[in-house]
Amino acid sequence: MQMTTAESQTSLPFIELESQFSAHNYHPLPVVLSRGQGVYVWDVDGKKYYDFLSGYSALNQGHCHPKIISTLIQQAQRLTLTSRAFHNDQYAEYARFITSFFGYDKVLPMNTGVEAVETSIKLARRWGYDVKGIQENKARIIVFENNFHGRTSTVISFSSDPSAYTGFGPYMPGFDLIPYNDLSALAKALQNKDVAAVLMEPIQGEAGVVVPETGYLSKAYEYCKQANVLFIGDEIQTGLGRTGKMLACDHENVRPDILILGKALSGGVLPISAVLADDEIMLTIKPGEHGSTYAGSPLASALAITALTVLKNENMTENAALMGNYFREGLESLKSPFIETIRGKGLLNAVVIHQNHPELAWDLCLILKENGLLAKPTHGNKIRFAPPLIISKIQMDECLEIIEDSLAVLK
Ligand code: IF1
Repeated sequence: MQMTTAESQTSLPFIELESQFSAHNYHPLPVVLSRGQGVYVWDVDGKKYYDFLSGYSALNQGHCHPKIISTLIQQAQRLTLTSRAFHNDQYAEYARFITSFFGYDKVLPMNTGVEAVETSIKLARRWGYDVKGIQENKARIIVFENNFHGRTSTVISFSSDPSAYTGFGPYMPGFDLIPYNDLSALAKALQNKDVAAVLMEPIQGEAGVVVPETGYLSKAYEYCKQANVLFIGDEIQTGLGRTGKMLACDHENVRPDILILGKALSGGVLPISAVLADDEIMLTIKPGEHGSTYAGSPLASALAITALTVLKNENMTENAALMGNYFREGLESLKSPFIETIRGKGLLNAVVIHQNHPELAWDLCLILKENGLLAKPTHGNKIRFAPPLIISKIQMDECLEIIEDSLAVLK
């Protein structure tokens, strides 16, 4: 199969228009999509693909899930937004539903993932001052090298990736960056009595699906408890079934003091995020001290209830565990000279392309595209493989065949 990078004649006008009128803050694969259903998407030429990015884990339930779309249409024709200046008949039920679903006293709704991360930072600081007794403006939050928690000015202030923070200073103070998956570094950082919280991804997604050693999460949580420090679990990408458990923290029975959710909370329909915590933490924020126009809207509330319900009722988490193991075993059996490492949990997986061929990750993604599978490199030489959690064994077999055929072209 001749590897072609040229876009089709139909796609080109869309790509050129985007280049002319859109900010150049992404470098997309040269494909223009126009329809999605389940694990499939179609481009403007009608070519069908497997979606192995799933909107960066926002589409765990698959594209345009019928029950989610039906809720969208029904609620959209009744009431979409009241703001939290008034009550509405969907939000209270959503708040009850999601707090019972995850086992927390309260929820603070937001929209994008990074807004929920920012909310957790404000909550942790406020708890640090009002409950732990840290001196005003002295609260520290421990974060980890190669973290990704979003792209606001505060959040990039504690990124270790120069491409995330260069040229965006001055930076927000109050964060201590330490190595991930290193308990002695964490124990040392926790000696500072001004630490209010630890903010952690249970698996580092953007870093290329870095899974910490078994026991790290539970030990890290234990250290936080001993130091009277909050454990904030950023499950925006790893949560909602993606890693084969409802939450990645469930693999080690860790219950974050503050749980952050996003992405698939709406099944890929619109931005919905949430921060969950118990009263001691959540009630430190008083009326008028935090919020957002669309947060907790009737539309978002109805959508999130359906998105969580289908996730559970259709056993997507269990399928992610099964299909994830099947996928990694299938990749291992290819014994490709180009694949250095295969890593992941559930259906959050990545392959590391050999260091001396880092440019091949992009080339491989172009060949995969030609062969009907969409994936994208993360951080140069790693390719993330994360299909919707509804993928079947027959579909997975076809995808493994596409990957095998595409690797063969690389030779
Ligand atoms: C992009 C990455 C993934 C996240 C975690 C917070 C957020 C994200 C663990 C912020 C968002 C998205 C952002 C998207 C690409 C994608 C991504 F490559 F950027 F890092 F998935 F790995 N915490 N991740 O993964 O949530 O504000 O975006 O809703 O920025 O290109 P958001």
